[in-house]
Amino acid sequence: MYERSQQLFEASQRVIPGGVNSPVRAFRAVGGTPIFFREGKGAWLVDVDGNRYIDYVGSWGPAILGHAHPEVLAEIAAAASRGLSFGAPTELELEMAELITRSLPSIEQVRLVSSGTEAVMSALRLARGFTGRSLIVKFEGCYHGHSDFLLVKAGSGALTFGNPTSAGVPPELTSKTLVLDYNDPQQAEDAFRRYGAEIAAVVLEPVAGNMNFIRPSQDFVETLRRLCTEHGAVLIFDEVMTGFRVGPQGAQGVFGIRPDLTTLGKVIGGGMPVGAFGGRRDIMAKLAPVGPVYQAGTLSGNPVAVTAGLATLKRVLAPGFFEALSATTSALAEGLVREAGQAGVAFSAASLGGMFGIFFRATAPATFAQVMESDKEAFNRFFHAMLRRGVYLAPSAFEAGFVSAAHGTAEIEATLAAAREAFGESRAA
Ligand code: KE4
Repeated sequence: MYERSQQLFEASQRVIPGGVNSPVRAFRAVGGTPIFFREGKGAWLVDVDGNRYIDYVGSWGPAILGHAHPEVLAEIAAAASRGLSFGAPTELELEMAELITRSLPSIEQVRLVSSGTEAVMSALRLARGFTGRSLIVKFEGCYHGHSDFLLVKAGSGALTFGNPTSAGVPPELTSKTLVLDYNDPQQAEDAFRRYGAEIAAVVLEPVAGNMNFIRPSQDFVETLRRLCTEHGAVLIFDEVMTGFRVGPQGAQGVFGIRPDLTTLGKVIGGGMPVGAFGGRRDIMAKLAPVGPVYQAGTLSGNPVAVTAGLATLKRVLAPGFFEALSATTSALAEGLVREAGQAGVAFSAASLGGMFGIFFRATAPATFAQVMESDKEAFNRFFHAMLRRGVYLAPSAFEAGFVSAAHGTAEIEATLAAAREAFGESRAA
């Protein structure tokens, strides 16, 4: 069934660390051989052995229209025929900046980059430059790309500074990063009471999608907004995953919070490398070449990648797009809960817009600790049972899932039919 993937994986491991170009793709969380894909079309992927799958990873968020959208491909081809990159301004970048600032009122000015990591790294440098302070607050379970000072786990106790989660990161680089608990407003209050004058920025995923799927409480996000305002810290919404994914104005539109800076990625490139950071004009004015905070990039605003992003966003922002996408995602989540109930499996699900989480625990978690109580082994058995039945879920119990506009009733019904059997196989032997 997976012979060609196995051959390619063996060969890849000889020349690429772990055989992959990003660790989560290696299937180490779920076991087995990663699937090598040949092509995607709409909601479907085809692997190198010819097996077809309904895709709920969507390249970890970008493929919101479905794969290989014909009109998007045509626009990309036309852009490519005019040259791939000039390292100079283009009208396309202006069009993208105007679309982003029009769609997200909190973003008065925006800078394009080539990845989410780059967007968050740059936004935090800018926040430190703007405030003249050093401390960064992040939340356990949130992932913001692989910048050194963000690869950090909570210190030994609450309100203690972070320790590196990765080799190669000197402790002094995480010594200015404070790791708090997501959805704990009181802890945030305590941190500001103790360090308020030194905190440059608070950065969070305004819907957490890297510890599976956790919505913030309204109290949590409102508390962070108030504390940052009171203490002159920069509130950064990392919307790399949620931007144009959970709604037309991202999570900031859902929760009615105006962050000072926002980072974006994934959907705004439609599958090609585009990231962005932006926000208050007085903060962005500190950015080179206008201000003293340096940031740069050879392929920032690349015209072909920006074309892919514009072609995607134009369709994502069309009237009714998110109503339809949310309805499909809810039908999937509710259907899975129904099937698990009939199979007598402890299971829960949550969703927002085109993003969802599934949990092998009776109730949907609201904290990192509760996510960690999920039955990871049951998920792994369910993952492979679904894979064998042609459904490709995120290969980790701690990742969110994604639905595209190309997922229709047929795909949802086929997924639920596969789940009906797969839940039975999710039980320990
Ligand atoms: P990239 O550098 O991977 O474009 O973006 C980093 C990033 C920043 N912020 C958030 C909220 C993110 O979710 C991400 C990247 N998300 C992961 C999915 N868990 C990308 C998949 C991967 O690492 O291969």
